[in-house]
Amino acid sequence: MIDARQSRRALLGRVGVLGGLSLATAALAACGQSGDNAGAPATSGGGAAKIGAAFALTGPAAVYGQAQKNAVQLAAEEINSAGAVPGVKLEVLYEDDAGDKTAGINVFQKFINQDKVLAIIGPTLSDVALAADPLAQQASVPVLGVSNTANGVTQIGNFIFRDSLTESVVIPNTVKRAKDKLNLKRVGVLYGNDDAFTQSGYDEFKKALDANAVQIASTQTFGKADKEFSAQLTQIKGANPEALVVSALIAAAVGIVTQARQLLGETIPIVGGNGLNSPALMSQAGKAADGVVVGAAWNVATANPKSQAFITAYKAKYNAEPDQFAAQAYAGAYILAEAAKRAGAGAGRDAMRKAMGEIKGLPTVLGSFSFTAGRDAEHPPVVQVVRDGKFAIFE
Ligand code: ALA
Repeated sequence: MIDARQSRRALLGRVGVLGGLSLATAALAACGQSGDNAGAPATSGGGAAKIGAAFALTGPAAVYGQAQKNAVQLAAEEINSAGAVPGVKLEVLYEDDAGDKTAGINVFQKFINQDKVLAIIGPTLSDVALAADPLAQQASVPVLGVSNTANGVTQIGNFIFRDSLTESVVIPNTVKRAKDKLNLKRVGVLYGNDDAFTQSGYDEFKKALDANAVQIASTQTFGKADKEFSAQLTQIKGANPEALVVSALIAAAVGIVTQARQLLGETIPIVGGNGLNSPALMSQAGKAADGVVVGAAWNVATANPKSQAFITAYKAKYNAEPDQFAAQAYAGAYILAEAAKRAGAGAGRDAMRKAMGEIKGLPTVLGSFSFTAGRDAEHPPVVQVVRDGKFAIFE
Protein backbone atom coordinates (compact mmCIF):
# COMPACT_ATOMS: atom_id res chain seq x y z
CA MET A 1 0.00 0.00 0.00
CA ILE A 2 2.80 2.36 0.90
CA ASP A 3 4.52 1.28 -2.33
CA ALA A 4 1.53 2.22 -4.47
CA ARG A 5 1.21 5.58 -2.70
CA GLN A 6 4.92 6.05 -3.07
CA SER A 7 4.92 5.63 -6.84
CA ARG A 8 1.83 7.83 -7.24
CA ARG A 9 3.51 10.55 -5.16
CA ALA A 10 6.77 10.14 -7.07
CA LEU A 11 4.83 10.78 -10.26
CA LEU A 12 2.96 13.73 -8.74
CA GLY A 13 6.24 15.14 -7.47
CA ARG A 14 7.76 15.12 -10.94
CA VAL A 15 4.58 16.53 -12.47
CA GLY A 16 4.71 19.23 -9.76
CA VAL A 17 8.08 20.42 -11.04
CA LEU A 18 6.87 20.40 -14.62
CA GLY A 19 3.64 22.06 -13.49
CA GLY A 20 5.76 24.90 -12.11
CA LEU A 21 7.48 25.30 -15.43
CA SER A 22 4.21 25.40 -17.33
CA LEU A 23 2.87 28.03 -14.91
CA ALA A 24 5.92 30.10 -15.77
CA THR A 25 5.45 29.47 -19.49
CA ALA A 26 1.85 30.69 -19.26
CA ALA A 27 2.98 33.77 -17.32
CA LEU A 28 5.60 34.51 -19.96
CA ALA A 29 3.05 34.24 -22.73
CA ALA A 30 0.67 36.52 -20.82
CA CYS A 31 3.10 39.32 -20.11
CA GLY A 32 5.24 39.12 -23.24
CA GLN A 33 7.86 41.46 -21.84
CA SER A 34 11.55 41.22 -22.49
CA GLY A 35 13.93 42.56 -19.89
CA ASP A 36 15.90 45.61 -20.84
CA ASN A 37 13.35 46.26 -23.60
CA ALA A 38 10.49 46.55 -21.10
CA GLY A 39 10.15 50.31 -20.75
CA ALA A 40 12.95 52.24 -19.06
CA PRO A 41 15.96 49.98 -18.62
CA ALA A 42 17.03 49.02 -15.09
CA THR A 43 20.46 50.37 -14.31
CA SER A 44 22.73 50.76 -11.32
CA GLY A 45 23.26 54.44 -12.06
CA GLY A 46 21.45 57.57 -10.91
CA GLY A 47 21.23 56.42 -7.29
CA ALA A 48 21.04 53.00 -5.75
CA ALA A 49 21.05 49.62 -7.49
CA LYS A 50 17.45 48.43 -7.23
CA ILE A 51 17.21 44.81 -6.04
CA GLY A 52 14.01 42.78 -5.70
CA ALA A 53 14.06 40.39 -2.72
CA ALA A 54 11.54 37.53 -3.03
CA PHE A 55 11.36 35.49 0.15
CA ALA A 56 8.80 33.23 1.88
CA LEU A 57 7.75 35.68 4.61
CA THR A 58 4.55 33.79 5.42
CA GLY A 59 3.59 30.10 5.21
CA PRO A 60 5.48 26.98 6.29
CA ALA A 61 8.87 28.19 4.95
CA ALA A 62 8.67 31.59 6.69
CA VAL A 63 11.27 30.62 9.29
CA TYR A 64 13.79 30.61 6.45
CA GLY A 65 12.38 33.67 4.68
CA GLN A 66 12.28 35.90 7.76
CA ALA A 67 15.94 35.12 8.55
CA GLN A 68 16.81 35.89 4.92
CA LYS A 69 15.00 39.22 4.97
CA ASN A 70 16.65 40.20 8.26
CA ALA A 71 20.08 39.37 6.85
CA VAL A 72 19.59 41.28 3.59
CA GLN A 73 18.29 44.30 5.53
CA LEU A 74 21.37 44.21 7.77
CA ALA A 75 23.75 43.92 4.80
CA ALA A 76 21.99 46.72 2.90
CA GLU A 77 22.23 49.02 5.94
CA GLU A 78 25.95 48.32 6.25
CA ILE A 79 26.50 48.89 2.55
CA ASN A 80 24.41 52.07 2.45
CA SER A 81 25.40 53.78 5.66
CA ALA A 82 28.90 52.50 6.33
CA GLY A 83 30.04 52.38 2.71
CA ALA A 84 30.96 48.69 3.11
CA VAL A 85 31.21 48.39 -0.69
CA PRO A 86 32.64 51.75 -1.83
CA GLY A 87 30.56 53.57 -4.42
CA VAL A 88 27.56 51.25 -4.14
CA LYS A 89 24.14 51.80 -2.60
CA LEU A 90 21.41 49.16 -2.60
CA GLU A 91 17.69 49.86 -2.71
CA VAL A 92 16.04 46.59 -1.75
CA LEU A 93 12.32 45.96 -2.35
CA TYR A 94 10.94 43.06 -0.31
CA GLU A 95 8.01 40.89 -1.42
CA ASP A 96 6.46 37.78 0.13
CA ASP A 97 6.30 34.75 -2.18
CA ALA A 98 4.76 32.67 0.65
CA GLY A 99 6.75 29.65 -0.60
CA ASP A 100 4.14 29.29 -3.33
CA LYS A 101 4.79 28.93 -7.07
CA THR A 102 1.98 31.19 -8.27
CA ALA A 103 2.77 33.88 -5.69
CA GLY A 104 6.44 33.63 -6.69
CA ILE A 105 5.61 34.16 -10.35
CA ASN A 106 3.51 37.22 -9.46
CA VAL A 107 6.33 38.69 -7.37
CA PHE A 108 8.84 38.12 -10.18
CA GLN A 109 6.51 39.77 -12.70
CA LYS A 110 6.18 42.80 -10.43
CA PHE A 111 9.94 43.09 -9.95
CA ILE A 112 10.68 42.64 -13.65
CA ASN A 113 7.97 44.77 -15.25
CA GLN A 114 6.76 47.26 -12.65
CA ASP A 115 9.76 47.92 -10.40
CA LYS A 116 12.30 47.30 -13.18
CA VAL A 117 14.85 45.92 -10.77
CA LEU A 118 18.49 45.43 -11.73
CA ALA A 119 18.55 41.96 -10.16
CA ILE A 120 16.47 39.64 -7.97
CA ILE A 121 17.62 37.90 -4.78
CA GLY A 122 15.65 34.75 -3.84
CA PRO A 123 13.19 33.07 -3.92
CA THR A 124 13.44 30.96 -0.75
CA LEU A 125 12.35 27.58 -2.11
CA SER A 126 13.73 25.65 -5.08
CA ASP A 127 10.15 24.71 -5.96
CA VAL A 128 9.35 28.41 -6.43
CA ALA A 129 12.67 29.10 -8.22
CA LEU A 130 11.93 26.40 -10.79
CA ALA A 131 8.57 28.09 -11.48
CA ALA A 132 9.60 31.78 -11.36
CA ASP A 133 13.25 31.94 -12.49
CA PRO A 134 12.35 31.15 -16.13
CA LEU A 135 10.54 34.54 -16.24
CA ALA A 136 13.69 36.35 -15.18
CA GLN A 137 15.80 34.36 -17.63
CA GLN A 138 13.37 35.24 -20.44
CA ALA A 139 13.45 38.91 -19.44
CA SER A 140 17.27 38.94 -19.03
CA VAL A 141 17.10 39.84 -15.32
CA PRO A 142 19.87 38.34 -13.15
CA VAL A 143 18.70 36.20 -10.21
CA LEU A 144 20.79 35.22 -7.19
CA GLY A 145 19.28 32.30 -5.28
CA VAL A 146 20.52 32.26 -1.68
CA SER A 147 18.85 29.08 -0.44
CA ASN A 148 17.85 27.03 -3.51
CA THR A 149 19.69 23.73 -3.24
CA ALA A 150 17.79 21.41 -5.60
CA ASN A 151 19.35 20.20 -8.82
CA GLY A 152 18.37 22.00 -12.02
CA VAL A 153 17.93 25.60 -10.81
CA THR A 154 20.94 27.26 -12.45
CA GLN A 155 20.42 25.13 -15.57
CA ILE A 156 17.40 27.37 -16.29
CA GLY A 157 19.83 29.75 -17.97
CA ASN A 158 22.78 32.12 -17.90
CA PHE A 159 21.00 34.80 -15.79
CA ILE A 160 20.41 32.38 -12.89
CA PHE A 161 23.06 32.18 -10.14
CA ARG A 162 23.07 30.92 -6.55
CA ASP A 163 25.36 31.25 -3.55
CA SER A 164 23.71 28.27 -1.80
CA LEU A 165 25.66 25.02 -2.01
CA THR A 166 23.56 22.35 -3.70
CA GLU A 167 22.45 19.11 -2.07
CA SER A 168 24.74 17.38 -4.58
CA VAL A 169 27.74 19.10 -2.94
CA VAL A 170 26.64 18.96 0.70
CA ILE A 171 25.11 15.48 1.00
CA PRO A 172 28.02 13.27 -0.14
CA ASN A 173 30.18 14.97 2.52
CA THR A 174 27.43 14.57 5.16
CA VAL A 175 26.91 10.88 4.41
CA LYS A 176 30.64 10.09 4.41
CA ARG A 177 31.20 11.85 7.75
CA ALA A 178 28.08 10.32 9.34
CA LYS A 179 29.03 6.86 8.14
CA ASP A 180 32.60 7.12 9.45
CA LYS A 181 31.68 8.62 12.79
CA LEU A 182 28.51 6.62 13.52
CA ASN A 183 29.67 3.44 11.76
CA LEU A 184 26.45 3.28 9.76
CA LYS A 185 25.67 0.13 7.79
CA ARG A 186 21.89 0.12 7.47
CA VAL A 187 19.48 3.10 7.38
CA GLY A 188 15.84 3.96 6.77
CA VAL A 189 15.08 6.90 4.47
CA LEU A 190 12.09 9.26 4.66
CA TYR A 191 11.62 12.05 2.11
CA GLY A 192 9.04 14.43 0.66
CA ASN A 193 8.34 13.54 -2.94
CA ASP A 194 6.18 16.51 -3.98
CA ASP A 195 8.84 19.21 -3.65
CA ALA A 196 11.86 19.78 -5.90
CA PHE A 197 14.31 20.28 -3.03
CA THR A 198 13.25 17.31 -0.88
CA GLN A 199 13.18 15.09 -3.99
CA SER A 200 16.69 16.26 -4.99
CA GLY A 201 17.89 15.69 -1.44
CA TYR A 202 16.59 12.13 -1.63
CA ASP A 203 18.28 11.51 -5.00
CA GLU A 204 21.60 12.72 -3.56
CA PHE A 205 21.22 10.74 -0.31
CA LYS A 206 20.50 7.58 -2.30
CA LYS A 207 23.58 8.07 -4.49
CA ALA A 208 25.83 8.85 -1.52
CA LEU A 209 24.51 5.96 0.61
CA ASP A 210 25.07 3.56 -2.30
CA ALA A 211 28.56 4.98 -2.91
CA ASN A 212 29.43 4.47 0.77
CA ALA A 213 27.95 0.94 0.82
CA VAL A 214 25.32 1.88 3.41
CA GLN A 215 22.28 -0.33 2.91
CA ILE A 216 18.86 1.36 2.61
CA ALA A 217 16.60 -0.97 4.57
CA SER A 218 13.37 0.97 3.87
CA THR A 219 12.40 4.03 1.81
CA GLN A 220 9.24 5.93 2.74
CA THR A 221 7.70 9.15 1.45
CA PHE A 222 5.41 11.95 2.60
CA GLY A 223 3.65 14.98 1.11
CA LYS A 224 4.03 18.71 1.86
CA ALA A 225 0.86 18.98 3.91
CA ASP A 226 1.50 15.87 6.05
CA LYS A 227 1.80 16.24 9.80
CA GLU A 228 1.54 12.59 10.78
CA PHE A 229 4.46 10.29 9.91
CA SER A 230 3.80 7.29 12.16
CA ALA A 231 2.80 4.91 9.32
CA GLN A 232 6.09 5.55 7.50
CA LEU A 233 8.17 5.49 10.70
CA THR A 234 6.54 2.20 11.74
CA GLN A 235 7.50 0.68 8.37
CA ILE A 236 11.05 1.95 8.86
CA LYS A 237 11.19 0.56 12.39
CA GLY A 238 10.16 -2.85 11.03
CA ALA A 239 13.24 -2.82 8.77
CA ASN A 240 15.48 -2.40 11.83
CA PRO A 241 17.77 0.43 10.67
CA GLU A 242 20.65 1.93 12.67
CA ALA A 243 19.78 5.48 11.64
CA LEU A 244 17.08 7.57 9.97
CA VAL A 245 17.93 9.73 6.93
CA VAL A 246 15.52 12.62 6.26
CA SER A 247 15.02 14.94 3.30
CA ALA A 248 12.41 17.48 4.39
CA LEU A 249 11.61 21.18 4.69
CA ILE A 250 11.45 22.53 8.22
CA ALA A 251 7.71 22.17 8.90
CA ALA A 252 7.74 18.43 8.16
CA ALA A 253 11.20 17.97 9.68
CA VAL A 254 9.98 19.11 13.11
CA GLY A 255 7.16 16.53 13.06
CA ILE A 256 9.42 13.76 11.71
CA VAL A 257 12.17 14.30 14.28
CA THR A 258 9.66 14.51 17.16
CA GLN A 259 7.75 11.39 16.08
CA ALA A 260 10.94 9.46 15.21
CA ARG A 261 12.20 9.88 18.76
CA GLN A 262 8.92 8.41 20.05
CA LEU A 263 8.75 5.51 17.56
CA LEU A 264 12.39 4.67 16.78
CA GLY A 265 14.01 5.54 20.12
CA GLU A 266 15.64 8.40 21.95
CA THR A 267 19.12 7.74 20.65
CA ILE A 268 18.73 6.63 17.04
CA PRO A 269 20.93 8.87 14.84
CA ILE A 270 18.97 11.14 12.50
CA VAL A 271 20.76 12.61 9.47
CA GLY A 272 19.17 15.43 7.47
CA GLY A 273 19.72 17.76 4.53
CA ASN A 274 19.60 21.53 4.13
CA GLY A 275 15.94 21.95 5.14
CA LEU A 276 16.82 21.15 8.77
CA ASN A 277 19.27 24.09 9.03
CA SER A 278 17.01 26.30 11.13
CA PRO A 279 16.91 27.04 14.87
CA ALA A 280 13.19 26.29 14.49
CA LEU A 281 14.22 22.63 14.60
CA MET A 282 15.38 23.07 18.20
CA SER A 283 12.78 25.62 19.28
CA GLN A 284 9.89 23.51 17.95
CA ALA A 285 11.15 19.91 18.40
CA GLY A 286 12.93 20.65 21.70
CA LYS A 287 15.01 17.82 23.18
CA ALA A 288 14.06 15.55 20.26
CA ALA A 289 16.40 17.58 18.04
CA ASP A 290 19.47 16.71 20.13
CA GLY A 291 21.93 14.62 18.13
CA VAL A 292 20.43 15.40 14.72
CA VAL A 293 23.22 15.61 12.11
CA VAL A 294 22.68 18.16 9.33
CA GLY A 295 24.70 18.93 6.20
CA ALA A 296 25.18 22.70 5.78
CA ALA A 297 27.02 25.51 4.07
CA TRP A 298 27.82 27.51 7.21
CA ASN A 299 28.11 27.11 10.96
CA VAL A 300 27.89 29.75 13.65
CA ALA A 301 31.21 28.59 15.20
CA THR A 302 33.27 29.21 12.06
CA ALA A 303 36.40 31.26 12.84
CA ASN A 304 36.08 33.46 9.71
CA PRO A 305 36.28 37.06 11.10
CA LYS A 306 33.64 38.28 8.61
CA SER A 307 31.33 35.62 9.93
CA GLN A 308 31.96 36.54 13.56
CA ALA A 309 31.34 40.24 12.80
CA PHE A 310 28.10 39.28 11.03
CA ILE A 311 26.93 37.22 14.02
CA THR A 312 27.63 40.13 16.39
CA ALA A 313 25.81 42.65 14.18
CA TYR A 314 22.84 40.31 13.57
CA LYS A 315 22.46 39.58 17.29
CA ALA A 316 22.66 43.29 18.12
CA LYS A 317 19.97 44.16 15.58
CA TYR A 318 17.58 41.22 15.97
CA ASN A 319 18.36 39.76 19.41
CA ALA A 320 18.64 36.32 17.78
CA GLU A 321 21.41 34.11 16.43
CA PRO A 322 21.67 34.00 12.65
CA ASP A 323 21.39 30.63 10.90
CA GLN A 324 22.79 29.28 7.64
CA PHE A 325 19.89 30.84 5.68
CA ALA A 326 20.69 34.26 7.12
CA ALA A 327 24.41 33.84 6.36
CA GLN A 328 23.76 32.91 2.74
CA ALA A 329 21.32 35.81 2.26
CA TYR A 330 23.76 38.26 3.87
CA ALA A 331 26.56 37.00 1.61
CA GLY A 332 24.14 37.31 -1.33
CA ALA A 333 23.54 41.01 -0.71
CA TYR A 334 27.31 41.59 -0.65
CA ILE A 335 27.79 39.54 -3.83
CA LEU A 336 25.18 41.71 -5.60
CA ALA A 337 26.80 44.89 -4.26
CA GLU A 338 30.21 43.72 -5.47
CA ALA A 339 28.76 42.94 -8.90
CA ALA A 340 27.10 46.38 -9.04
CA LYS A 341 30.45 47.97 -8.17
CA ARG A 342 32.25 45.99 -10.89
CA ALA A 343 29.52 46.69 -13.46
CA GLY A 344 29.83 50.41 -12.71
CA ALA A 345 27.38 53.29 -12.56
CA GLY A 346 24.75 53.19 -15.29
CA ALA A 347 25.25 49.49 -15.99
CA GLY A 348 22.22 47.48 -17.08
CA ARG A 349 21.06 43.97 -16.33
CA ASP A 350 23.37 42.28 -18.82
CA ALA A 351 26.44 44.08 -17.44
CA MET A 352 25.28 43.04 -13.96
CA ARG A 353 25.03 39.39 -15.10
CA LYS A 354 28.53 39.55 -16.56
CA ALA A 355 29.93 41.13 -13.38
CA MET A 356 28.30 38.45 -11.22
CA GLY A 357 29.93 35.76 -13.36
CA GLU A 358 33.36 37.34 -12.82
CA ILE A 359 33.24 37.19 -9.01
CA LYS A 360 36.11 35.02 -7.79
CA GLY A 361 37.56 34.62 -4.29
CA LEU A 362 35.31 37.30 -2.74
CA PRO A 363 35.75 37.33 1.07
CA THR A 364 32.28 36.64 2.52
CA VAL A 365 30.69 35.15 5.62
CA LEU A 366 30.63 31.86 3.69
CA GLY A 367 34.41 32.03 3.25
CA SER A 368 36.21 32.90 0.04
CA PHE A 369 33.38 32.87 -2.50
CA SER A 370 33.42 32.02 -6.23
CA PHE A 371 30.80 30.86 -8.71
CA THR A 372 31.43 27.68 -10.68
CA ALA A 373 31.26 27.81 -14.48
CA GLY A 374 27.63 26.69 -14.07
CA ARG A 375 26.86 29.69 -11.75
CA ASP A 376 26.59 27.52 -8.62
CA ALA A 377 28.35 28.21 -5.32
CA GLU A 378 31.89 27.05 -4.70
CA HIS A 379 33.15 26.81 -1.11
CA PRO A 380 33.62 23.91 1.34
CA PRO A 381 30.53 22.37 3.02
CA VAL A 382 30.27 21.66 6.74
CA VAL A 383 28.40 19.08 8.83
CA GLN A 384 26.52 20.25 11.93
CA VAL A 385 25.09 18.37 14.88
CA VAL A 386 22.53 19.65 17.39
CA ARG A 387 24.10 19.77 20.84
CA ASP A 388 22.35 21.33 23.83
CA GLY A 389 19.87 23.04 21.54
CA LYS A 390 22.51 24.61 19.24
CA PHE A 391 24.19 23.71 15.97
CA ALA A 392 27.77 22.60 16.67
CA ILE A 393 30.29 21.33 14.12
CA PHE A 394 30.08 17.54 13.77
CA GLU A 395 33.65 16.30 14.09
N1 ALA B 1 17.06 24.47 0.41
C1 ALA B 1 15.62 24.54 0.31
C2 ALA B 1 15.19 24.63 -1.12
O1 ALA B 1 16.02 24.64 -1.98
C3 ALA B 1 15.09 25.67 1.12
O2 ALA B 1 14.02 24.65 -1.39
